[in-house]
Amino acid sequence: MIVSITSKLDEILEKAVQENPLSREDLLFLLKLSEKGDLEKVFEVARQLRTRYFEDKVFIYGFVYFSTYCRNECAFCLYRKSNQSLKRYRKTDLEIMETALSLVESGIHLVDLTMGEDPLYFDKLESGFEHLIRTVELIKKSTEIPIMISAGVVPEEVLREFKAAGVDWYATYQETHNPDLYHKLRLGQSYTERMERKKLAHKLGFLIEEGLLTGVGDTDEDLVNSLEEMGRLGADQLRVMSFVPQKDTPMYHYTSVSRHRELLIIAIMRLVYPDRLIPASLDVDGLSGLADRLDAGANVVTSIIPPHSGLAGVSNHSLDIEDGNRSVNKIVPVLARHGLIPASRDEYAEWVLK
Ligand code: SAM
Ligand code: MD0
Ligand code: SF4
Repeated sequence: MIVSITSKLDEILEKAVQENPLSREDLLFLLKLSEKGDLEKVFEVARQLRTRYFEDKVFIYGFVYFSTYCRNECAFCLYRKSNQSLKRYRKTDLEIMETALSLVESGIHLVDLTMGEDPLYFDKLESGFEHLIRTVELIKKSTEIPIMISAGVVPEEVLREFKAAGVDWYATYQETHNPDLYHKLRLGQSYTERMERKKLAHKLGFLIEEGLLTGVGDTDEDLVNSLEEMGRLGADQLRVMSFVPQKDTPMYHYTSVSRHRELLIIAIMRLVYPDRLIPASLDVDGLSGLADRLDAGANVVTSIIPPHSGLAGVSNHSLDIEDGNRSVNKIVPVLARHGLIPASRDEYAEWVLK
């Protein structure tokens, strides 16, 4: 029995090395692996494929969560509208600008401007996004840094204005491609609208990132469907994050699953889409979780947050921020221990423009 699992695994990994398509059955087989030795084999091939496309270069993203107000009620999220126990903040244009500049100086390759679906932006009759668009323009003009917008399902017109202002990436994570599960997670939000907005963004020339949450009741079948859907979307960056339970939210007592699942999914994403960007987020387990995610085949470190700016993370709102652990200086030695180095800004810019 052990021999046949091993040979089946070797056969699948050989297909991946040859970049031949993996079948649904192959993917379901991989998702069921749990033995340490088997996982190690998968991670090793994931790293081999990462090296084929990215050598030893890793991209690093700065994260500016500039408004924690939100009109939505996602069951998994600390920032859901009805969470009254939270002290929220909204940064000014100047603060956004200053934070972005300090991140650029620290050596990141991209600034990710993120917010909840803040009513101040979304519910105004005239575009409440106007200031933000001007700020983005200024950041772009003064630094030429690639910019990602993660502001939820923004109106089509705003999307076009972001493009004109120089935004490179649009990120909205579906979390799952099982519509029933989606509606339990993103309460009261349209599955189709979220999906269609990112397709439109892609058409308008944005790079797009698609993302999954795991540990939220997702089955192996759901994950395989998501992998296929990500392929159809042609997403440029693919992520998976483990669900982190948040106090005072409906999913606080939801049984969590082992981190192995996230690592395995990162590796499988690499096997299926070897040339895509796949993040290791510092937001889930902080600096101490970085090595495992790099070992699983990730090639982007996300959620660098400058200390002392009063900024929060998402799945871990304060972990590793004020002590400066989510900084470029702290991650470079971890990269080095794994034979990796930060790419140059030019190398990242080249990837973005390809
Ligand atoms: N508000 C925008 C949106 O929802 O698209 C952008 C920011 S939102 C906070 C970014 C992502 O964080 C979500 O799509 C979800 O994948 C992730 N996230 C939120 N709460 C989380 C949690 N408790 N554990 C893990 N990931 C979480
Ligand atoms: C991250 N906390 O990269 C951020 C966030 C949104 N585009 C990204 C989830 O982990
Ligand atoms: Fe709002 Fe985004 Fe959190 Fe949902 S995930 S509640 S849209 S901040």
